[in-house]
Amino acid sequence: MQKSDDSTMPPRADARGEPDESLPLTRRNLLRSAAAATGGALLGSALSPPASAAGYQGGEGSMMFMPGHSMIGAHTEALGAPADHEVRYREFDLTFDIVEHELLPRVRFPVFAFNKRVPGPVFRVQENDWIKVNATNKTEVMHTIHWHGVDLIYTMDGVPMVTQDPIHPEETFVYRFQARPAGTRFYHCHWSTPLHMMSALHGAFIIDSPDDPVRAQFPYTRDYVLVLESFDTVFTRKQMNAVLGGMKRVNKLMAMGKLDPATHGFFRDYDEMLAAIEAGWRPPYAMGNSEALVPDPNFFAINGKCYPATEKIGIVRDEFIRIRLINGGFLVHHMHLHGHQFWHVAEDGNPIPQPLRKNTIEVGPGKTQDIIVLGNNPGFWTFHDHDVRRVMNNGVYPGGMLTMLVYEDMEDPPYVPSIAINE
Ligand SMILES: [Cu+2]
Repeated sequence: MQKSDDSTMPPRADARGEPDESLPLTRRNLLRSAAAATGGALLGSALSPPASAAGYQGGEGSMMFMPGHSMIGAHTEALGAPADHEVRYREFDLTFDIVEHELLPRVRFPVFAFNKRVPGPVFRVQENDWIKVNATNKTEVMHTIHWHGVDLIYTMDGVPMVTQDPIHPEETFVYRFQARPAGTRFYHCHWSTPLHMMSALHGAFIIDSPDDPVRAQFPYTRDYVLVLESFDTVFTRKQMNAVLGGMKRVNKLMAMGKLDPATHGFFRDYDEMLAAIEAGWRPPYAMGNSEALVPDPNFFAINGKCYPATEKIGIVRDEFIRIRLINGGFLVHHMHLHGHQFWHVAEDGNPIPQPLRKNTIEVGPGKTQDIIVLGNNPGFWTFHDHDVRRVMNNGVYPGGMLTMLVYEDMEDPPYVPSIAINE
């Protein structure tokens, strides 16, 4: 599990740039940055022509030349966020890569991944830290990063063509924002979301606070992050190939000067899209005009691994542990812990004033749920999605979204678990 003994654990080694703790944020810096964040004419500064657009010879009135918005040459600097000298940023590097990921022995498939890992690295920051993320695209397709549940300036929200231009191959987009509010949050790619988020551009973004009411009520000593994932390995392999092939076609059209809004499905607004359809453009979702597949996951994972490859959750007698569940997929999971009534202490990252006792918790798409477990029943206890279809590997039970709570201080257990594949 991705865990730490203390919630102030710094970002993982691959997230660069440990902050200089001797230079804390000052109130003056915060005020200055707040002024910068709210004082600028955001839209005005956004409306400069895309730098690389001039190189392309589109038709008269081509939407590819619409000022300020481009799929052929992105803005890579944060618009409207404080500059480097205005606040003290904690700086991190993220890359978009393509890797072969192993879910289980003998199950590998190609995925997009942050920093070549599935899921992406865990961020651990303090509330109100200023965060700077250099997001570098090392793939042939476009991406963005959305910071899910973080209340940031809208130009950092990572929705392509809504808040920013997509990050192009070989480009680095610099995200700058303040980490708030505290809680279990996450990040994921927002370009071509079904494929990119599912395979597997998502990760945990944990914002700690010294005033955390959960810690005050339950003095937990270990903190586990479990990213729940569903993968359709067939869909992903086919779609990745289709997407990469599609990019080659687009590059060729660009080189030939034949790229226009219709070939790209790229319009300034809905009326222009309707006009293109009137003029004969056939949208790709129209019946008989699509090679797209609807994903139907066949593997279900916790932190990139399916049972029995999942990591176990350790606990000792009388210990409180915190488990942060993050749904990085698009299914609803019902996580059930055997032998314990845990406390449901936060939903969507926000503390629940009067925690509820449960043994099964629903984690829908886009949701995060925090639970506290007290080590009061020594043994080996299964923790899994209670939807039986999600505790299978390619239809074979047991597998998938299943792990185990293990008491580490049992000296002579009367029964020790083994592994049975294909019960
Ligand atoms: Cu992406």
